[in-house]
Amino acid sequence: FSAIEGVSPDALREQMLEGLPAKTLRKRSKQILENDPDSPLVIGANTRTIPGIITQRGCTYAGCRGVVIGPIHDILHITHGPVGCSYYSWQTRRNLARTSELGKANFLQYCMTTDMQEDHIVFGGEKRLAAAIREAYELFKPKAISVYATCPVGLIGDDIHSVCREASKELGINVFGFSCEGYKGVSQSAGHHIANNGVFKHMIGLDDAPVGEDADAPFKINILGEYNIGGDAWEIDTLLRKCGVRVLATLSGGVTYDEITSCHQADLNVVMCHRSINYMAEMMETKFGIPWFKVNFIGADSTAKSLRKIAQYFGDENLIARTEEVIAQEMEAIREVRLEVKARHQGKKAALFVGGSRAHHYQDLFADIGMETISAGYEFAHRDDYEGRDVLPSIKVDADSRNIEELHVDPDPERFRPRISPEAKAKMIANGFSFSDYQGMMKEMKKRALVIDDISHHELEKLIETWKPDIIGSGIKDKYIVEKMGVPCKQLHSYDYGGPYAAFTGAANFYKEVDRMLSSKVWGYVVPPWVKDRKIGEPAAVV
Ligand code: CFM
Ligand code: HCA
Repeated sequence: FSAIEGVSPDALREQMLEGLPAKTLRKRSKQILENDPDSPLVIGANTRTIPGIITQRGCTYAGCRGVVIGPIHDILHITHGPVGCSYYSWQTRRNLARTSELGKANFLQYCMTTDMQEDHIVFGGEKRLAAAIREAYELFKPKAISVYATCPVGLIGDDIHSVCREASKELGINVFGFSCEGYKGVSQSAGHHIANNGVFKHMIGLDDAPVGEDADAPFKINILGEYNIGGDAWEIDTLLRKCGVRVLATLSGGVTYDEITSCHQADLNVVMCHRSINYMAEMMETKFGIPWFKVNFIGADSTAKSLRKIAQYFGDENLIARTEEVIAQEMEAIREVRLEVKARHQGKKAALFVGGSRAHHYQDLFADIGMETISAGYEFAHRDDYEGRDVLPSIKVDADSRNIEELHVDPDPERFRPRISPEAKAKMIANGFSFSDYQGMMKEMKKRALVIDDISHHELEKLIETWKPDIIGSGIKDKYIVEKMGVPCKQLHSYDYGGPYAAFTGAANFYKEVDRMLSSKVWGYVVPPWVKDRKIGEPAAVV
């Protein structure tokens, strides 16, 4: 394992933890682990960040409004709170949407807020919210309006749900609210859960009318946990269409209200980002009988694997054959660029610290070009995302769920239709098909790699100084700190200004981007803080 020839993972871990007060040390020790893929250690995940440590995490409001529901582009999203909450969740995530057909709305470029002031905090903001909903409706005439509570709203006790119910009666459209106050969880993860519950309650299953031209398509699926960052969902959709699979709805990337209200008519749900939407997959299975499994369209090899799995699930010979043809064509189309980039960068080292699934998914994309991930971690994922689904029964307290009501879901007597009979399912499983092979990150990472949950700036600095990764995948909160240390940093949240990176076409984009970043000479001119004897502008001896 190339990185650790100099300093062992254990020694690096010690360096990261050195100097911490006893209590902090105990806690951080559980979040920095030397990996053993064969028997992953128990990781301290989904716990509160210790105040004073610089984290990359976001809040519950961000997870709900920003991540899961915000991308639905033809409903109005109104943030009830101070203007900053709305402003900072405005378009920064690069979840794209287009309105190609006449009459279909895209409101994503608008930033809507009640702009609460001090007197609303003192006297209550419900009237202001009601007025805002009315005003927004008059201006845009949307199909639905979604309202989000921010921290002060929860603290003063505005009842956004009754305001929404009243507005719904008055305006005759679907208006619903989310109690996603920022402080509710330990990270944005709590917001995902709240969002899943609300989308399920207020949107899923509302519309039983046949789904347009796709009604008679033989293989209808939804993609859950794909948010169309940089256009990823479009690449996946195009690819699946080539194979003969129709996507009814992508929750929630480039998706409309109508697609969501009718997506319970699908034959299968496939899950990209398990962390943000596993709740929805489970609830749809219970209520409607739609099975689900995990896929990953990040990386060419992973994409091929996911396509094969979908085809295998349906078991149709033509679909299987067409899928193989598509894979062969797409692989061939990117073969040259993949080999070229691989030849230049094979053996180089990546470190990835992102959200709740990409730190895992993007390892496959780097692996396509022969690069190894020496260290990785999520910001806010839970233990199952690290250790695999089989740890779920041993997780006793879910820090995020303490304040979140679990939705009680039963099979819908009218509409529950098991897409696959228990016997057929058992047979598939006996034949090696897995519905629950969600391995988590650790089982798929190299032995002795360092797994670091909710990494701090201090730990990241130690990692760079000691193991010298060639590239880091991370977010805006540390990108420029990393680059000032002479290491290129690719934002794996927003993709900087790039993307798409999903599917085969996206993978080729990513290979080129990594090639461009790694081949630049500029990094050698940066003097990192721990190098004392070199002047700015003077190239390093070894670049
Ligand atoms: Fe899922 Fe996401 Fe992620 Fe996520 Fe996010 Fe995101 Fe992310 Mo930023 S839903 S967990 S809460 S894949 S916004 S599109 S990039 S942290 S790794
Ligand atoms: C969020 C959104 C975010 C932030 C990205 C970043 C995103 O956490 O609320 O830190 O660079 O993907 O936009 O994850």
